[in-house]
Amino acid sequence: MREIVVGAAQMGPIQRDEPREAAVARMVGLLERAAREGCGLVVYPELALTTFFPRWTMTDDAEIDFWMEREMPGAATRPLFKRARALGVAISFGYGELTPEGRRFNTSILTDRAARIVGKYRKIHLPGHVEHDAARAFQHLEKRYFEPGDLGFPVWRSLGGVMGMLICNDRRWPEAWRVLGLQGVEMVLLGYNTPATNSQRAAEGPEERLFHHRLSIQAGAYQNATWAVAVAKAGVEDGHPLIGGTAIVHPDGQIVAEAAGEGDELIIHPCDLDATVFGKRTIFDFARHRRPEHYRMIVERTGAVPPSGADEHSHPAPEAVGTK
Ligand code: CDT
Repeated sequence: MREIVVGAAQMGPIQRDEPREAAVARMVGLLERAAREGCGLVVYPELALTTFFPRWTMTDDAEIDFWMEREMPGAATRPLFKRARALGVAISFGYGELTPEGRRFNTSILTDRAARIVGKYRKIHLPGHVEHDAARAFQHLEKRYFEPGDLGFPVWRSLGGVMGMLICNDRRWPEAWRVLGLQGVEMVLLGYNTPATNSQRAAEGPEERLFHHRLSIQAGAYQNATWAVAVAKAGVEDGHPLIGGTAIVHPDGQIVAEAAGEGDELIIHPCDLDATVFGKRTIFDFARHRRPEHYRMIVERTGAVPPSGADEHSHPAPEAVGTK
């Protein structure tokens, strides 16, 4: 048995005018509770230090850079690292990263139990759009404020296992999970800020959003025989609702712990990394069962290209309807 007691530290909303120090104080509070409950690892959300600022349109570089961290730990986050080191608890959380070259990434880090950063991941699947889009009910400007991550999908030997990270939208892409799976990942740490409605389809509300969230993390965990720890920033932030649904998923795909509300909330589960072994040696023994010679299209093609021509049942493509 290789057990890590994991705390998934959901955070309630952070308003636009709330300082990082206030968020960090809440993170320390969750950390203290987790340590008392015996956790060896605490996982926090994506962009855990601030409001989900990509909902706001900004044009001024200084204004955008306000939301970024130039160093990690920095002045605001040092108390969290200090307390984590004192308690001997590893942590993982997300933040906006500004590099010395002026590049911006949506980043997550993982520390060891001495609060040393052992892993860094930069979000690859950035959702949303680059320019302000007045047709949307609200903005999602991650593509404007961040570059796609340039570190690939690494894993790290840490806490006695093989650890990986994804960030929010990444969880919807099976390729991301599989690249981690192909490196033997045993636990995927994943923070998210997911709007409770679709900015382009009013009928899609929180229940459907939670369904797609669970569908993605349960499938990702099961199909790669890995634990998944998915942690929300939730609740109504700057007037905009975000889903909760923080969950810990067993390598067989079952949710073993799930948050009940949309505020600061700690859920805990003792995760035995050896629970990954059965799946990795049987139905998902990649070395025996995968057929990569038939998967070339996955890396050679980005967008879908249906076959050309038509059959007797063909209708005009939906985009074309009404434009004739
Ligand atoms: N933060 C983030 O990646 N959120 C996205 C919203 C998708 S809708 C533009 C998500 O996948 O949850």
